[in-house]
Amino acid sequence: MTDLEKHQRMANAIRFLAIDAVEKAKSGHPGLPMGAADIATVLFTEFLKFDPTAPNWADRDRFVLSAGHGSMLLYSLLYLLGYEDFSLDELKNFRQIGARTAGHPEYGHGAGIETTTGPLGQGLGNAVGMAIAERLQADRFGTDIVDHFTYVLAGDGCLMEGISQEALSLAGHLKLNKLIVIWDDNGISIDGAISITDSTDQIARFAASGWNTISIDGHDPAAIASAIRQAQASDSPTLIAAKTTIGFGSPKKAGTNGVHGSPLGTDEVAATREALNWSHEPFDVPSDILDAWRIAGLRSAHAHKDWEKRFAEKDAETRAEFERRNRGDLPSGFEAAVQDYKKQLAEEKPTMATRKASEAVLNVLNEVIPETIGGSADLTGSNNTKTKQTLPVTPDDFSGRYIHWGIREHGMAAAMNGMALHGGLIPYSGGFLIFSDYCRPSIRLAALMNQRVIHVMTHDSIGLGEDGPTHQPVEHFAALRAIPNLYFFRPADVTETLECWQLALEAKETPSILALTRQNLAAQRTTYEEENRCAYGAYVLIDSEDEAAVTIFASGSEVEIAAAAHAQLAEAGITARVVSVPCFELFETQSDDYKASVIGNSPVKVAVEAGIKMGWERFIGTDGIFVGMKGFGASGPYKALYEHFGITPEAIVSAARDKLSSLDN
Ligand SMILES: Cc1ncc(C[n+]2csc(CCOP(=O)(O)OP(=O)(O)O)c2C)c(N)n1
Repeated sequence: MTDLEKHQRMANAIRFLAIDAVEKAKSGHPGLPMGAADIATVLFTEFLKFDPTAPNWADRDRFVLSAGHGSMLLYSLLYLLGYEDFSLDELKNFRQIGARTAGHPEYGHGAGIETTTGPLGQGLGNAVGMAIAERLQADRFGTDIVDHFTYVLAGDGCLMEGISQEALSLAGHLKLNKLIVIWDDNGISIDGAISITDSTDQIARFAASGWNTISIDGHDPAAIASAIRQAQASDSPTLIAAKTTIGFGSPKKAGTNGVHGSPLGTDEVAATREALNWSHEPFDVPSDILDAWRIAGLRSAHAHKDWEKRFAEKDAETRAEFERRNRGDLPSGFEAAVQDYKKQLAEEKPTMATRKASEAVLNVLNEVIPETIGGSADLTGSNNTKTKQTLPVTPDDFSGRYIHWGIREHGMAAAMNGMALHGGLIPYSGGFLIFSDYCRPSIRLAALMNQRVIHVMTHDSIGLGEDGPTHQPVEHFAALRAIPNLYFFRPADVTETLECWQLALEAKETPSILALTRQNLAAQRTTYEEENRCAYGAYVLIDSEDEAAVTIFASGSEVEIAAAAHAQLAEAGITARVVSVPCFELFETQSDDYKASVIGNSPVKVAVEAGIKMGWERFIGTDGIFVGMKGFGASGPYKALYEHFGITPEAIVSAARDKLSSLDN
């Protein structure tokens, strides 16, 4: 067998595993694995640095299948290369409940999957973050132990999505030369030829953002190898535009949208076997080809051993620190720093906007957690995310800890997921809460992937004032609370801000959003308590000695309003209590007894929040009073806006009194 024949048979093994798995599942996408099999074979057998026996080796190259619908390409590779989690049975169970081989690659389902992909373009965004993380870690720990490439296989869809522009322009700007994107340029998507929807010169687009670009025939192994070699030597990120035929090998369907996302069908499978000279039964890979793949799986074993040796030569402190950060554990000084600062705040009782409070907290915590990487989407002065410890990261200097993401919220959130997935870093961002809509798809994926990324989102309500309704979140609290496994925090004062930061940093498997105010807020928590009260999600901030007639639930800036209403009710001889609700998601994890005790039995329950009502029924029931927003905000000074929309202590008191007297009658 010539080298070329061997290559073709190895690539055909991928093709037929994908064809057969899709056929068995009666659903899936055979076209991409069939078209990209040559690229994958060259990349994984000649270039990619990985060790199937240690899939999480910190210095492995990362491979991101951004075109996640082609998942069988990845699963086939992982099986062929000998990854334990991807047995033949897993492939036979493609797309079935409980299988590691979900419809799209799901991070955490099996070692070897670097990120969850499927929403097109996200993988490319993640890969930019992984490549940033590599540069940051190399700067901190040395290129002798951090020196790897990030490879992406992207389709036309990934490049057509808007996120691709944010991702590629950032990568070009930061000169992420160890990022190599291979574009599966097959000219086909679901509706037909790409030409019916797009006429972009992709090469020119990447080149315009400072990328090295190479065009090749994606079925020519020598050309693929030579392009990857060139890319590895480049001083800028590389796009390899690889012309391929979707569904390569299928006599009737190759080159058409008919092979993108449906099984080939019995007759066409048989015809493809014939055409590619593959006479083996479904899922049967002949032993010489499987052996060749398994040998390829061992290719980096030496590199891994050598790496272990170099790592062992590092001093004990460096080794321990590298391992701690990669495990995601916080440093030992963290808890003490939180408590010391909490004591100080209880003494000082400062009035400040929670965005300023967050800055003050970060000044303390960034000192003790060297792995935090801050940033902002061009709103540094508004988000207050930059502290004295965080110097900017620049294209030529990755020793910094602050990323000026530019006006690229979506790209930022996707890259932060990639940084978290890479390991060793805790990324936090800055942006306006209103633009959570611009990064929501990536935030959802962070939640799905159990990644600790932290988004500081300021200007969290009508309280931002004059910028008006385009900038005032109204439905966003509800929309973000709706995402499972996402902590949406809305702290009420500086102490709650500290506690929410603590919770966000400690949540190794949950992303967080801190919704913070532009306007000043008085301290609500005025005595030192070691316990993190925000950890309960909701807690009684102001209790009553007697049975309370009124309970007021509030979050963030409206806690102050609730407290003022409480004082007015007390003056009128009405017993009331105030519950602060910094995080719905955490409240739901408490015991039933605790939840019942916080909700209580007051005949009148009021919720106050400068957003829509959705979700507050959980606290006030269907007949409770809601003081908040019913539609979009308005432009004006913030105090006038609160009056205008009737979110005031007086409105709370009046509604509560009306309700009490209606109950008396
Ligand atoms: C954000 C997003 N929009 C839409 C889809 C649905 N979708 C899946 S694959 C695909 C077409 C992708 O075309 P291409 O990248 O060329 O893949 P190929 O046809 O080559 O497999 C679409 C629209 C998706 N997965 N993600």
